[in-house]
Amino acid sequence: MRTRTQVGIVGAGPAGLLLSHLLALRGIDSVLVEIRSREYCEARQRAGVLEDGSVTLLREAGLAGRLDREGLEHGGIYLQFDGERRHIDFRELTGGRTVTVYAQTEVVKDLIARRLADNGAVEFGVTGTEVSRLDTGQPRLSYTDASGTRHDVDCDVIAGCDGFHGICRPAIPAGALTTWEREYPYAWLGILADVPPSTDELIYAHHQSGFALHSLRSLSVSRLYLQVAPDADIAQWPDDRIWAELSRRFELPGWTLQQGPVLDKSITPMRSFVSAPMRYGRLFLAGDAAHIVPPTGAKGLNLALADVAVLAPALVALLRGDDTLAADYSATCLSRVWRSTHFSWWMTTMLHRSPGADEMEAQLQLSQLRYVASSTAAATSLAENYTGFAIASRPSGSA
Ligand code: FAS
Ligand code: PHB
Repeated sequence: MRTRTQVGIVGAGPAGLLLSHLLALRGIDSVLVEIRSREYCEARQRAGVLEDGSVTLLREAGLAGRLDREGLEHGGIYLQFDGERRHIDFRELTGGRTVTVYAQTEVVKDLIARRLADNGAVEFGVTGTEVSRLDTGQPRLSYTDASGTRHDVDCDVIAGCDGFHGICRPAIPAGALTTWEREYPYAWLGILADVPPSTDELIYAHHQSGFALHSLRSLSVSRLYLQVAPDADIAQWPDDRIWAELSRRFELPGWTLQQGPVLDKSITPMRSFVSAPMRYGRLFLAGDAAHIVPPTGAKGLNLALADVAVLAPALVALLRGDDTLAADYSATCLSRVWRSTHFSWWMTTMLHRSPGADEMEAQLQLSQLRYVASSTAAATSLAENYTGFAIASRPSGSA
C-alpha cells in the first residue's frame, strides 16, 4: 500500500513519541512505526530521573499532568564512600535547580496515551522496517503492519528514533558517519522492589566490591542497581544474593537497607557512544539512535528529549522551506551530547571499580570523591551537570 506523510518516525520510545506529539501541536502530520507492542514499550524498565529542563519541556507540551501529581522533586543526591555518606545539595549549589524522580515507563505511558487520544498515527507490532531514498527530497519509510499489509510511505522527512540497535543509523553510508565508542568492563544489575526506599534521595555508593545505586520509583517502590561483570548471568543472582550484596555496599552504622519482593530484574551493559553528524539528507537521528551514555549520570532519557526539543522546530521550519535550523540541528545537539557524555563517563569512572584494577585506582577515586564532597567548586560542577548543564550557543566552527 502506497501512502504519504510529512514526517516518518521510526521508534516509539521517548524520542519518537515526543517528536510525533510536538509536530502534531504545530500541525505537521507524521506516521510512527514501532516493532514492539504498546504493552512492551510501556513496561520496559529504564530511566528514572528527569532534569529540570525535561520537566519544563513536558509541561510546555501539555504532557505533565500526572508528572506534576506523582513526580518526586529531589534537591540533591548522596555520595557514599569510605564509610561516609555526604549530601550534594543541588538547590544550594545551582541557585534552586532540582531533578524529578518520574520513571521513563510513566513518561512513555503518558506520551502514548496522548498520541492515541489525539488520533496520532502510531503503529505498534510492525515488522520489516526500512528507510530509503534518504538523500532525495522524498525519503521512503516501508514496513509491514500487524495485519501483514506492506506499506510504502513517501515522506518529506524521516526521524530515526529507533535506539542504539535500530535500523536508521546503519542506513547512513559508512563514509558519511563518524562514531566514537567506549565499552566499560562492567554492567548494571537493576532491580525493581516492592519496598519503600530506605533513603529520601538517591545514593551513589563507591565500594571496594563495586558500585551500587539506591534510586526509587515512588514512596513505596524502590529501584536499585549493582555493578556486576559485563558477562554476568542473571540466573546466578537470586534475590537473596542481590540484597546481601546491596546491603554490603550501602553499609553504614545506624542505617539499614529495607528489603522486599523483587518485581523485576535485568542486566544492562554500559557504553559511551556518539555518532556524527545526526543528519543525513532527509534522515534525522534523535536519542539513543545517535548516542548512548552509561546510566550513571541519569542522562540518556534527558538527552533524547533534548534532541527532540531542537528537532521539532527545525523540521517545522524545513517543511515551510527554511533549512536554517535543520542545517544546525546536528551541531546544536552534539554540543550538549558531548557535555553529557563526558559527565556520564566522569561519574562512571569515579564510582566503579575496574576488574583487576590496583589499589591506586581506588585511592585516586576516593581522593576525587572527598574533593567533590568538600569543595564547593567541585560539588557545583557535579550539581550543574546532573541537573542539566545549560549549553551556551554553539561555539563557532565546531563539528
Ligand atoms: P529507545 O531505545 O527508548 O526507543 C527506541 C524504540 O525504537 C524502541 O521502542 C524500539 O523497540 C524501537 N525500534 C528499534 N528498532 C526498530 C525498528 N527497526 N522499527 C521500528 N521500531 C524500532 N537512561 C537513564 O537516564 N537512566 C537509566 O537508568 C537508564 N537505564 C537504561 C537501561 C537499559 C536496558 C537501556 C537500553 C537504556 C537505559 N537508559 C537509561 C537509557 C534510556 O533511558 C534511553 O536513553 C532512552 O530510552 C532513549 O530514548 P529513545 O532515544 O527514544 O530510544
Ligand atoms: C533510575 O532511577 O533508574 C536511575 C537513576 C539515576 C541514575 C540511573 C538510573 O543515574
